[in-house]
Amino acid sequence: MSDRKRVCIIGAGPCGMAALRNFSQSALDVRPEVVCYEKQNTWGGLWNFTWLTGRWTNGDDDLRKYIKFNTVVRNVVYNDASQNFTVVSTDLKAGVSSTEVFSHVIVAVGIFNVPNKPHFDGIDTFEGRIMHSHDFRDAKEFKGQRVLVVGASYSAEDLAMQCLKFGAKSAICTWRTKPMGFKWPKGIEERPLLLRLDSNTAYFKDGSSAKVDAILLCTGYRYAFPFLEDRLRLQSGLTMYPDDLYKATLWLRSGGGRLFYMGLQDQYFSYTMFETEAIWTCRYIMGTIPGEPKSQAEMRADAENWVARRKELKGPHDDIDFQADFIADLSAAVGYKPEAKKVADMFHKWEHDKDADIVSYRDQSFQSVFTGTVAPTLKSTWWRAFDDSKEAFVKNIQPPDSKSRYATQSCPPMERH
Ligand code: NA7
Repeated sequence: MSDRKRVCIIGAGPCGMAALRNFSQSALDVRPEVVCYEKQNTWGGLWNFTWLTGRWTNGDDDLRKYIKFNTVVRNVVYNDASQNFTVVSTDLKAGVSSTEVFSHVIVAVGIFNVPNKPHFDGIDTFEGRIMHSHDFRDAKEFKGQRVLVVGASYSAEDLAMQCLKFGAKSAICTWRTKPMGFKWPKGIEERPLLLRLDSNTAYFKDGSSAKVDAILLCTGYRYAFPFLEDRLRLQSGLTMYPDDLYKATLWLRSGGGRLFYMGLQDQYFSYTMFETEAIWTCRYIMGTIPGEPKSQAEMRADAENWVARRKELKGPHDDIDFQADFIADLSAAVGYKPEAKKVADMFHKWEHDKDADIVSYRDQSFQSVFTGTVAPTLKSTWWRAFDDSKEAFVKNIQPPDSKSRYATQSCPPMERH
């Protein structure tokens, strides 16, 4: 292997693409050779489902040459003696496996790939449909049904509301740790944890029961890195700052300070955080961050400070400030200005909007802290808009000079359709 650094990026989702773009734009004398493996036939990962990402993917077209599409990484091993990684991959179309050696590895496979599907007694003989939120596409499928939503986080709220909007008869959301506690429209209620099912009757921890037609498991995801040897594999579950990672990216337990994870944290900022992590990771690998690399002890102390602070977080508002501070810390080290604190104010407002009115919070308009552009309001509120297509969205945009509907319709109707 030559002295030139050789970086393996696993995954061409938003994190992997951000890393690729940063490498490709860096100075030639520090730019490493980069190979990105992507098991799908296109980039974007989970995010390519949406028409909203179209412009981003077009903009990165010249990055194709770095990506091996339809190629799955099977095995990554760190070689202590030579301080490099052996990566085995399979070209799924050709059915051919190959082995390559890299100086650094960036794991950017995303965290929403493997659904967490808890077992409940009687679920195997439940007569209705059981679906994880990962596979949810069209709420119309649940029209007229009594839906049981398991979970009390973002997906649970979203799917319960979507189902009701599109005509579900009712939705019961069942919680394990604490209820969501929103002021739900008629038709949605929360109950303590589901204990068991008997045919289509659900039994809950408070002794109540209800007949249900479908179950939506909004129970989150599991980290999965089956291709990494054990000592390289992250141990913690989904959290705002996983254990054993310097700057939430550099793996401290093994891998000689050359293994990086991206986009692992529970997210508020998503793209902003991915971009910040990409800049930091690329520059760290290229050796262009002042004051880096630090000693193992310094890196561990830094990581442990973040983990200690994570343990004190009490809810979404704390989480938002924590993530803003994390991004501010990382971006300051590389001179990037993602305006994390100003963006955090928007997230706080978003959470307050949600608490104030679960039906209308999606209708609020926000102003970009970068361009000053104010997002257009829509003629129909979310509760009244039944077509999610791009065309319908564009038609629904309120002309800029018309009076905002909020002047006349401060609170959307809460009744069922
Ligand atoms: P999240 O945010 O990981 O939430 C998962 C929810 O599922 C949460 O309320 C969990 O309850 C609940 N859960 C998990 N396992 C069980 C079992 N066994 N029984 C009952 N309830 C359970 O996933 P989402 O899909 O909502 O959100 C995904 C991402 O979107 C999120 O990470 C953000 O980045 C935005 P718990 O509170 O643990 O008791």
